[in-house]
Amino acid sequence: MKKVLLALPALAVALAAVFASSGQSAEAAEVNLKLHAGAGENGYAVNMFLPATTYVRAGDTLTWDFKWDEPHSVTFGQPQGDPTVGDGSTSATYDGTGVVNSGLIFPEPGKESTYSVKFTKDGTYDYFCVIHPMMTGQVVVQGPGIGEQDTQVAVTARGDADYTSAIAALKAAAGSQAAKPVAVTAGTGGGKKYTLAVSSATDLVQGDVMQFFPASLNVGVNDQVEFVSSVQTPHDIAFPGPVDFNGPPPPEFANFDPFTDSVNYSPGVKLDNSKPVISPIIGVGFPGKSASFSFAKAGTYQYACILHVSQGMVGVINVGTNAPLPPNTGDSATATPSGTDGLWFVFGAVGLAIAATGVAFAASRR
Ligand SMILES: [Cu+2]
Repeated sequence: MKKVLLALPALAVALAAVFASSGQSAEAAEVNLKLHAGAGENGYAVNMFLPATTYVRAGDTLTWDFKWDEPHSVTFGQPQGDPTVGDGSTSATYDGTGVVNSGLIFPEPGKESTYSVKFTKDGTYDYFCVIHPMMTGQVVVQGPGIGEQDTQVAVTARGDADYTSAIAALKAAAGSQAAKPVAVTAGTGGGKKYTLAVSSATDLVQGDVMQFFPASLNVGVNDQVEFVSSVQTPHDIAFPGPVDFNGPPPPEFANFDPFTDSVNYSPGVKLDNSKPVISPIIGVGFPGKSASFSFAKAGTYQYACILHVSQGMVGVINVGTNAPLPPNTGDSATATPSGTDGLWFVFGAVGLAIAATGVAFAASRR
């Protein structure tokens, strides 16, 4: 008993030290932790908040960066009106009530796009991206002494780990698409019909495979190529023909909205590279799941998905004069035709319109 009593002063000193240090950390400078709203690499969009859950104290700030060429929002609460439009500011304060909405943010070349939210009240707050319904996150604002407060090192490590597993899942989905033989059946024009896959075989919670399978295909004159999508993410097939990639948009594109318009398209339309041809949006939940083309002339036909060209969603069809060129292996990774990067400049003007309309579609599909 005496021993215990003697020990108490030492314990008291130790406890005082603990309280002093925890008191100190509670009064420490408010932190501003950086995380990612989406990420990706050529051919793959990871549509996730990285990491999804973050632990902070009241007074702390989170800053999301938008680095990949797929627009996202950081949205708390349910926005009224057009959810793609924010209030134009790059920061906000959230106390758990009302709405904080960045609106859609597009990364701009050479500039870091970010959105910051300062949290003023304890609570657990869900947030989401307005055009990617499965892209959700949570911020846990907790008082001193309750749970762990995140550090930048911990946030970065969890975000990196989430990205690594997401990109692996997307690449596995792409790998299984690439491994499938191209379906070849009899075409209507006396030639063959090749069926190509657009993106992955099914929707993926981690994001989107922004590729055609195969991205490079050899066919013969009068053969047909049909593109089929089995995902909800909107895609289209655009053959620019003679359009000058770096010049001003031709008249066809002045008010072009890929969600409502097509250009020179009808199913099975004959291409000869003399004019641009753009299919309607295809995908699950859209009027059409496929788009088809035939080839009237030998040549090299580059194409892209207008919405995702900047993410590497491009392909090429080589049309031989007589018999098709040697058969394809279905290897998607080999084809990144040069020249299509510039397509973005042509369609850049409609980029915002595209995204805005995309939201309406995404919202209506929810
Ligand atoms: Cu696309």
